[in-house]
Amino acid sequence: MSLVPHFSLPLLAVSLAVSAFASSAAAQELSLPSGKVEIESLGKFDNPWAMAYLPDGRLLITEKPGHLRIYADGKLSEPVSGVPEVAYHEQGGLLDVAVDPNFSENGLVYLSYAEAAEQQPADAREEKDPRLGEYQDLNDTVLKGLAVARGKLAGNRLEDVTVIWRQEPKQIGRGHFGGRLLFAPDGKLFVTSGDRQRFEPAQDMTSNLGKIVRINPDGSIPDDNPFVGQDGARADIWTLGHRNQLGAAFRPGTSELWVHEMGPKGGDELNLIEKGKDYGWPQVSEGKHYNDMDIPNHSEKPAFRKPDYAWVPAISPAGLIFYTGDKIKDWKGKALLGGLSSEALIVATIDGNKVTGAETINMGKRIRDVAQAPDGAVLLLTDGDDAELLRLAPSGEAQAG
Ligand SMILES: [Ca+2]
Repeated sequence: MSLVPHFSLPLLAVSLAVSAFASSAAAQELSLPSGKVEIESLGKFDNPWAMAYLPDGRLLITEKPGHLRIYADGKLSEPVSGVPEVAYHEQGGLLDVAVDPNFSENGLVYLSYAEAAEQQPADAREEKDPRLGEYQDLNDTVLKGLAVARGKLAGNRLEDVTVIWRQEPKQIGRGHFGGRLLFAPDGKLFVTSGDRQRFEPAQDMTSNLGKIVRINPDGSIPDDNPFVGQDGARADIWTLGHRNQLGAAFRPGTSELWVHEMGPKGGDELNLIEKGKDYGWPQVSEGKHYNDMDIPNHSEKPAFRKPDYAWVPAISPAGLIFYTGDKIKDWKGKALLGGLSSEALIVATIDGNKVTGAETINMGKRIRDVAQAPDGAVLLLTDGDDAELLRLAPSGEAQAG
């Protein structure tokens, strides 16, 4: 009998030691040339995806299972009611949140999410596609696609919610919804629409999958979109040939829209987005298919616009901002990208309109989204069901401290 505590105590000690090591493995502080940056955890989240500031400094945060929450004064709200029903599965669920540029007048908030089709087909199993390798869920039978809705935020309620845009056609499958929402300085709304792991629709002008889309805030189509009036082309398309784009930002002081995109096995891209251009997927890529089948590089087919920067191996970029704050001087004017598989923050330098370098800072955690706080701190959302909101500021300037 005395063997039992003898036997179990060392096991307990081992597991404590492992968990202590695991938490200390994540960076608590970064050493940058301009000084030390402290990493402070502000709260825990269940599969968060995105964050956006309201003009009054409250922070909206989405959680993929379908929750929109408001973080203010160190406290997190209950889920906001009135959020549309989402199809939460693998990469799908409640995704981005964007705030209307005229929020102070109209109170409008925009959400992107995976939406199940109203009519589900009787037999919806998908064909095996060897190009997807292990990244295919042959048991998934739900027909779904990205949708964008907007509603008026009143207290902790979203009211008068209407869908303003949808991916067409809806598809079965686990991933590549895209989903980033971004208002342009002129008030137009950009939506990144992933290829839903179906490849060919990215080159099909009758589908808005694998595209960057530009709409008015009410969902109508701007007259000056590049394919307006062109037979056989959807008028909502701004650019084509994209795979899965989870980060978009306008470069301050310019009209340049920058979007990054996940490549397949390698070949993540950072692209300056030019109206009407074809970015090549799935005809060209700097990566390979998951079954190691080759894909021609962009340089082999110059008709496609080549990326301004590409990562091999992949970093899995998610979230993008241009940092304009004064708190972290090394990053001022640079692009900050979250990294999922790379568990990193990527700091890219753009000089003129050329990407001249990209530094990978190991964070020890999958980074899902990046934001800049009104006070110039950098906020990061980590990924997963035990995720954190992290605040990065010069040491000694922690919010709680
Ligand atoms: Ca490309």
